[in-house]
Amino acid sequence: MAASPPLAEYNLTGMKLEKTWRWFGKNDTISLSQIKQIGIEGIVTALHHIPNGEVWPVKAIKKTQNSIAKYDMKWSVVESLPVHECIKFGSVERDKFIENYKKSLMHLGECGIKIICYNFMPVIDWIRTELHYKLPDGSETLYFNFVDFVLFDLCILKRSAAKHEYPKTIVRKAQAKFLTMSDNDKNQLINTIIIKTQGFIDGINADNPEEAVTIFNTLLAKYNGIDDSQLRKNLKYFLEAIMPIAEKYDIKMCIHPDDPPIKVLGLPRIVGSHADIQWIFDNVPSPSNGLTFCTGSLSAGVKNDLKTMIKHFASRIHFAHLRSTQQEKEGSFFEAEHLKGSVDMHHMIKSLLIEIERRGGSTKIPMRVDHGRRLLFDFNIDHNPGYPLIGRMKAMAEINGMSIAIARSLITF
Ligand code: DNO
Repeated sequence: MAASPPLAEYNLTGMKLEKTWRWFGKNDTISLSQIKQIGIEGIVTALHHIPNGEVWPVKAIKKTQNSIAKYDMKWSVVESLPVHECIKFGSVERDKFIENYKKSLMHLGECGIKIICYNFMPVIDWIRTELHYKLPDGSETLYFNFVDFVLFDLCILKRSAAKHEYPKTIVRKAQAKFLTMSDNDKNQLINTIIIKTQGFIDGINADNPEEAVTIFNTLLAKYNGIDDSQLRKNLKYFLEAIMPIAEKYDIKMCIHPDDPPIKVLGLPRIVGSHADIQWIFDNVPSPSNGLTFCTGSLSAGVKNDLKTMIKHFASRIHFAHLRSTQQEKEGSFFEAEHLKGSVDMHHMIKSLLIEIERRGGSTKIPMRVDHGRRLLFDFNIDHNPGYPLIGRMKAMAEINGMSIAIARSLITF
């Protein structure tokens, strides 16, 4: 029998995920030159300095693109091109913001940036109640404690309907815990939920916790009377308006799932389950209508079957966020190590590689490790919640190694 030809380590006949990294621009404490050393190919970023709703000019896009190119990397994915709240709750001003959105898309398309991650979560992007949850090994991770979250809704925001929207046992625990909390504990919770987790995306500017709560309640009030069905109509309206531009430039709009994918704060939420996502593709079938497959967000929905979802939606996936979660009792969860927790990462990576091969191998799916634990020197450097250097670098090494091993085992010698 003839010996198999030697296979160069990276000769994976195109069966590769593109290694990308979320970078927050010039103010990021992690520089592009450091990111390059980690072996990253593509950058995931946004023009964070441009206020939500305004047009992204070509000049500003090119500036960021060039600064990335200097390090021999490319701007692979926009995360996020934020959708203005007026579009989400459907105010009279929405058409103006949709026009601006279309212009930004056109400009991005002209610059050759074709993968756009966005979300349609009203008021609040992602939710965590604790940013320094200690794991037994001394590292820290992000935590969503359901009792704390209900307490925030019920006793801090004082939303009257909240009492009836959560299980009675959790409501009782939340009320009891609230009585034991110091002002400092309460302020910390407000800071975490409203300011710190949102601040680096599209945050609320508030000088103190009371003001943050007032602004937040005003935003929540905009959704009075808007249910899931209305929010779906607003999403459809938005997508139908932007799809012609997206198609023209071969842009893939990749909606990000709700994080966590549960009902919160009495708000409508429409991107949490298989059926939710199916609705989006059934109602807007354009090939430019795509999905960010975020294994972390989706896995926090205990009913979600990620193996079925990744197979079923494979052709719509143009960007992947890889991370895992560990469920606890009563709806709480923490962000587990990337190869642990409830996500079968081997299965997720294998499914993505098979999809890349089905597309002919030339269109790689960009993947970034989503979040990372805080460990080692991460404790000495400031970073956005969930985005430390060492923790993410470790996760990227693990995922990349696993991905190469899977690809090699899939290649027939
Ligand atoms: C936080 C993230 C979110 C997410 C955006 C996508 O780390 O999961 O900021 O990237 O919602 O639009």
